Amino acid sequence: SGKPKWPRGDEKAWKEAMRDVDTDTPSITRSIVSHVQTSLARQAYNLDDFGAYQAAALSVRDNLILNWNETQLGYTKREPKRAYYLSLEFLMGRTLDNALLNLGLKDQYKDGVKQLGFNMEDVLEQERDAALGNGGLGRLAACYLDSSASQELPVWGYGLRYRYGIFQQLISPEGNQLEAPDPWLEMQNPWEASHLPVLQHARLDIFLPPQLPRLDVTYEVRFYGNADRLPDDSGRALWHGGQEVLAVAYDVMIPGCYTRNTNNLRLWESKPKRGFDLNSFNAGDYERAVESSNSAAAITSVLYPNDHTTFGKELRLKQQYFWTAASLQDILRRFKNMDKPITDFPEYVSIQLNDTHPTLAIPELMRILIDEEELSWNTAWHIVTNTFFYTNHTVLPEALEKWPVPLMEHLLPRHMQIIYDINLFFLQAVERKYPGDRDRLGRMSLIEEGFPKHVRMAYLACIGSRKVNGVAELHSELVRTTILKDFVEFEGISKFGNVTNGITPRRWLDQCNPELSALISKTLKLEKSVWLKDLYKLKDLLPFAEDPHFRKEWAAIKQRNKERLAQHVKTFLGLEVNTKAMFDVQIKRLHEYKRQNLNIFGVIHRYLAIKKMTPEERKKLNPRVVFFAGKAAPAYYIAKLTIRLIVNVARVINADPDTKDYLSLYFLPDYSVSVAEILIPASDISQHISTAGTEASGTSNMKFCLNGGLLVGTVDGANIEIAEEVGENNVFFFGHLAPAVEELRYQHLYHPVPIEEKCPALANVLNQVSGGLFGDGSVYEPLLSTIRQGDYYLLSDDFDSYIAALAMVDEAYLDNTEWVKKSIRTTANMGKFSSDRAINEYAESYWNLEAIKVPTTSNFLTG
Ligand code: B1N
Repeated sequence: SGKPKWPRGDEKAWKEAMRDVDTDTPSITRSIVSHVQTSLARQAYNLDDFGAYQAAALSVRDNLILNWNETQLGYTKREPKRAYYLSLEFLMGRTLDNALLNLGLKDQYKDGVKQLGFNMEDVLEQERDAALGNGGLGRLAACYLDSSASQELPVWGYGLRYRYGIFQQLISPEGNQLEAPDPWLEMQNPWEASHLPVLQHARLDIFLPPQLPRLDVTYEVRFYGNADRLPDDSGRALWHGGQEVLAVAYDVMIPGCYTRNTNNLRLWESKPKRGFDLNSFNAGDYERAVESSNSAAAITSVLYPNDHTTFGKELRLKQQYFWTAASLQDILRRFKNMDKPITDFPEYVSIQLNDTHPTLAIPELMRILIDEEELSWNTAWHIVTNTFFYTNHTVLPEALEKWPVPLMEHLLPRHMQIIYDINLFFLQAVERKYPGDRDRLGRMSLIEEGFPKHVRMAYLACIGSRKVNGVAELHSELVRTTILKDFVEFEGISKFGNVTNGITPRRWLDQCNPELSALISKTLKLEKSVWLKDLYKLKDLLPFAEDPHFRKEWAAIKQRNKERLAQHVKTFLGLEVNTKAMFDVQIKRLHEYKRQNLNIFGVIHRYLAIKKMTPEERKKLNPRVVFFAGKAAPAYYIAKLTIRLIVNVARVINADPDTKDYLSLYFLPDYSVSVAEILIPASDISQHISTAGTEASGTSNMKFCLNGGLLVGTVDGANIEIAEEVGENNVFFFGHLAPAVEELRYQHLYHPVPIEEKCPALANVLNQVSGGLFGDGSVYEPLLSTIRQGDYYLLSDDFDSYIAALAMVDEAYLDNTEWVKKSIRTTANMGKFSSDRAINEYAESYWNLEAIKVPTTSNFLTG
């Protein structure tokens, strides 16, 4: 009788055999070699860089697993409130270097691999990026995971384990973007392991480093079928039939920086509930036999590569439901293990919705609480509206998700009923507050009238959440005054807040710019473990802007980072870059609102101006190298045409002997987190030039400034707050302000002025493109006409002040001393933009979450 004895067997034997994290070089070397010999089945004589990377990663993963287990055990015991970050995208990049930094084992592993005959930098280069995201929204999620773990907050991420991440971008000789699949799981990758014997999985992706397949953690998810309301007045319904799919968990360990806390990112993979259909197979109908199993596996096959657009595609909606349903089941199971009344759910669980993509979690939780837990509508709604928090990331109309009602009814019949019920009760309340205001009811309805009708996901996310926030001050204000204006009036302003985005200084300073990090530690006389976790400490660099010796070191590091970038361009493009020139960088998704067009037209303008100069005049110029990188959504024709123009302008001007010493241009293909880590530290100036009011925040602007690059930009997104922190004299602002935009667009529509009159300089540039200076001009007509007609993003309104701002940049750069001072002051004032600050704001003001420190030494037998 009584409880089973635990541990089984001899407790002393367990204790003696249990290992802790290895921190000395000899045990690290031993652990690497042991993985070479057993996990990889290789030996000293046949080990290449990739093998060394795999073995090192497996050895690091062993350490992460110990910390991860300790952390999860600690959280379970303490029963704290937990928060969950639901994001369809996590743009993680590489993992090994970050894990080593956070574990504090960088030097030891460097020594270890060196003893074995390898160079750590080459070993780190072997890792493929995990690119399960499009851009800023996905990278923000990754930074927030790093900060949650570093701040010892019990936060888990939930996402999808796409078999293919963002496509690989190739550039054809004509300058066209071509897309190739990104099979990131196809190479053996040690970040994924199993607690089950390896031979049970006949698959190669078993070695993906920080991932653990949890084949024991699975849930069923239903699609289609019928929802029958029960004949009583309980409000319940029975949802049955249709397709059932399995969700399998894969766990990615997220180590905190200089703490034992190691959080979890749980990614779901879809698979068929049963193998193929044996009946059809036996009847010889092989296609039919695998059909449903293929359609189940297809759900998590690929990341949608469109950012800022939705297409109403069934598979995308399936992804969204599959992921929210699996995540909620998992969250509920964990909550139920604590034996608390279900009404306490919001005391123990907060769920952050990363944009509207996971909004189905709202009707899904209603469905579970009503149909399965048998709660009343009001009790369920109370729980739901105290659990969810919604972050809006854009006010662009084309990005606001709307799902066709017929599609929803077909795929999720019960959820559509619930959405109609939510809408009914909501509109009744609106009607009580504003009797007879039919316009208002129409504007605020969750259902947009039309053929077909659509569900407005941002409105559903808003009314189903405790709080709504934007991602920078201006953006949050635009959310309150434009897209959710009626909701602010109805629900009160206190529900609508702001959390300005942040970036992790671990990856975006220490890892990508190790020399600058070392100089900062030396100068501040602080260990990096201190200032990397309290970024406001950078303020103490300010006085050193006056120190000529410090300035010299600062500038020399920037120079070496420029040479590192030049070396990269040489290796991958075979091109020579002038490292004496100013490096001017614009790297982000291609989009008309981000105005890469404005930049390339500015380059052409400069080229034409230099062409006209005498050799003497040219010698006085500030030479400039312009870099672009970024992907275009495969179906975004104008964005792809912009890439084509950039590539062809580069081809012409880089070959022009009159100008090439003063101006050159590079488009770096296949932009990624790892490419950003090389570009950002090398930039003197970077461009963030969206039409005012369109870029919600931007986060690369923060990365450049943290690395001492200056910013040229519009008065938009986080640019504004960066200027507030670093001083307006240290940024180069231009262009119309957000409040003017609506009026300008109105003028374009109703009182158009020909571009020749309005902005002759831009008209001249467009005419040169049309005229064939960069190859057949007719190719670019569709792009040029977006500006000649309509000019929705206001290039013709901002072009002159843009050119003036670039001229001020040139002038400032010629005064090297003053420039370096600006650079130092910029970095010194970037403390606010640490994602640690941002995640603490979510934890304190929204989730009411407390840190749980996992003890540094502990033992699962006694602890
Ligand atoms: O989110 C970033 C911001 O810094 C950027 O300014 C903002 O543009 C970006 C639909 C999006 N907004 N919306 C998206 C991505 C994928 C998709 O399918 C929309 N991305 C942003 C972080 O706050």
